[in-house]
Formats: sequence, C-alpha cells, structure tokens
Amino acid sequence: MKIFSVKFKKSVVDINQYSNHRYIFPEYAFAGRSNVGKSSLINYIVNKKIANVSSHLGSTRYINYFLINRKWYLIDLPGYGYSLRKKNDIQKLVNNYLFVKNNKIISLFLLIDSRMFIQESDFNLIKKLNDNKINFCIVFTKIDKMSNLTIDKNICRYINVIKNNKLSIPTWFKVSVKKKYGRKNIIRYMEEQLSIYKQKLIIPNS
Ligand SMILES: Nc1nc2c(ncn2[C@@H]2O[C@H](COP(=O)(O)OP(=O)(O)OP(=O)(O)O)[C@@H](O)[C@H]2O)c(=O)[nH]1
Ligand SMILES: [Mg+2]
Repeated sequence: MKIFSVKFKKSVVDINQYSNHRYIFPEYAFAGRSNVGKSSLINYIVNKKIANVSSHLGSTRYINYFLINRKWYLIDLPGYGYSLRKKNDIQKLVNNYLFVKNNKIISLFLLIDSRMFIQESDFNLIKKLNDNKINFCIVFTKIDKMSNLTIDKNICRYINVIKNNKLSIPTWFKVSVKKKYGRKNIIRYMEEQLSIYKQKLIIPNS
C-alpha cells in the first residue's frame, strides 16, 4: 500500500460533534496509555510529521482525524492513564468514540510499551474490545529501549495473560519509531484488514 496523500481533517473535542460530522470513510484508530507512542507511530506510518509528539504526558488532547489517500482515516486518540484535571472528559471522549458511536473502525491499534508488564487499564480495554467485537491488534512500542531477549520475554508474559483469561490472542507487532523498525508489517496488516472490511460491506446476493 502506497501512502500518497496525507491530510489533517479535524479535531473532535466533544462527543456531539460525531453525530453531525460527514466523514464517511473507514478508520484505523490508535489507542493506549499516554506517552506510549501513538502519535509517533502515526507519523512513522505516513512518513510525515502530522501528529503532535511530546515527551510530556497527555500531549494529544482531542481525537484527531487524518485522511489518507482520500479514502481512510488514521485516528490519533488521546492517551489514558495520566492525571490531569480534564482526564475524565478525555476518557469519556475516547470511550464514546470506541464503544458508542463507532461502526467504521477497520482495526484498532492498541499500543503497549514493551518494557511494561500488563496494566489494568490495558487489560480492561482488551476485554472491552473483545466484548464489543471490535477488531484490534497490539503494537509493542519502543523496542529500542531494551534487549531483544527481555522484550520477547515481556511480550510472552503479556500474551499468556490474555490467553489465561480465555480471550482470543490478537495479531501483534513490535515497533521502534526511533530505529525505524516495524512499519512494513503494519502497512501489510492495514492493507489486509481494509480488504476484509470491504468484503464485509458487500451484502450477499445483492
Ligand atoms: N526511544 C523511543 N522513544 C519513542 C518511540 N516512540 C515514541 N517515543 C517517544 O515517546 C514520547 C511520547 O510519544 P508520543 O508519540 O507523543 O506518545 P502518545 O502515545 O501520542 O502520547 P499522548 O498523546 O500523551 O497520549 C516522545 O518523547 C517520543 O519521542 C520509540 O519507538 N522509541
Ligand atoms: Mg499523542
């Protein structure tokens, strides 16, 4: 898949903005704890600095829509797991985006810092995605920060927790934006998921 057009479309700050917005294209959304590298990964995928990156927690405050190839969106979501005054509003916004309004998610990318053990907030989201039958994958980020062996051990523990809780094991990837590792596999996955999504839209016998 070639990315030939990248355009910032809009920031959604309020759940009511969903209902009247006309953006009909399907979406890949990026979720995860604050600072895990969501905005960085979007920039790496499109090879352009479109999303705001910062070492400070909570740098993405709104739901940002980037239109790619005039056909689908990359959605940069605010992170969870940090304490700011506006935290609850932000959580509500993300929750509504994921579980109330949306039927256009091709796949949700759940980003996990590869150095961390499973966090309650991540696990709860995985369960909720399962319960709501939202297609998702896991991206283990910042793999440049530790040895391969340690990263693989962490990932293995993570996957085992999912398995032991009788949840289905999602597709997962390792990435390092710093070392420019992992883009190809993610792009391939996006391509596959888009074609599955399109097939589902075709009504049989029509
Ligand atoms: N070493 C390393 N640092 C990274 C990597 N990806 C992101 N970072 C750094 O992690 C910090 C947070 O990155 P962001 O992309 O802003 O994280 P975010 O998940 O969008 O954060 P919020 O918007 O607060 O939810 C920045 O300082 C990035 O430079 C990576 O692969 N390796
Ligand atoms: Mg961000």
